[in-house]
Amino acid sequence: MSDSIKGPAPPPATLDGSPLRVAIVHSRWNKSVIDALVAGTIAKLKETGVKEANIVVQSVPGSFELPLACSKLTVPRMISGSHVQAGATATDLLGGLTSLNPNSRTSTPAPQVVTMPHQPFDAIIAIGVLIKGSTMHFEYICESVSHALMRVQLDTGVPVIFGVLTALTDDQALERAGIGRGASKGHNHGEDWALAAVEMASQSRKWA
Ligand code: DLZ
Repeated sequence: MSDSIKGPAPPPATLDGSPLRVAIVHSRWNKSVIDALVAGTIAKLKETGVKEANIVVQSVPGSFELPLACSKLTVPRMISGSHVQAGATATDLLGGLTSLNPNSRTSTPAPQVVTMPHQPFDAIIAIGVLIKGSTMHFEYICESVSHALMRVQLDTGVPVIFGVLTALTDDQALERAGIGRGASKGHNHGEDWALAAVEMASQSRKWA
C-alpha cells in the first residue's frame, strides 16, 4: 500500500453517466501516452453508464490546438439586452458596453439577462501530453492552454476537464497514463478525468 496522501477523494454521490453526452478532444503529440489516456477515459466513462453513442472523440495536432477545438464544441452563453446581441460571450458584454456607450463608466448599464443555451455536450475532456524539452516552448504552451481551457468553461458554462499532462520527463508521462516502464506501471489519470467529467456534468445540470 502507498503512503502517499495525494489523489482525489471519491465523489459525494454515486455517479450516473447514463443521460450524459461527453466529448473527448485529444492531441496527437506523444501518441502512445495519449492512446492510453484516451482508452482509460473512455473505459471509465462507460463504467459510470455513459453510452458509447454519446461519447464523441475528436483529435487535434497538438495541445496548443485543444482550446479552440473545445470552444467549437460549445455554444456561447447568450446575453440579451438593449446593447448586446444574442450570442455574445460574457467577456463581450463588458467590452461591448464600453464601446457602444462612451458614457458607460458614469451611467448605469441596462440590466442584462444571461441565458444558458442548449449545449451539444454536457462535458468536454481535453487530453494532451506536454513533455518538457530544452526550450521555453513547454512553459508557454502549458500556461496558455490551461488558461484558455478555463476560459472556455467559464464563457460557456460547459465543464471542461483539464486532461493535459505537463510532464518533466517521458517517464512521468508514461506513469500518469498507467504504462510506466518501472516496477509500478503508475495510474491512468484518464480514469480520474472521466469521473470528474461525469460529476461536473451531473452537478451542472442541477445548478443550471
Ligand atoms: C511543437 C510541440 C512541441 C515541441 N511539443 C509538444 C508536446 O510535447 N505536446 C503537444 O501536445 N504538442 C507539442 N507541440 C505542438 C504544439 O502543441 C502545436 O501543435 C504546434 O505548435 C502548432 O500550433
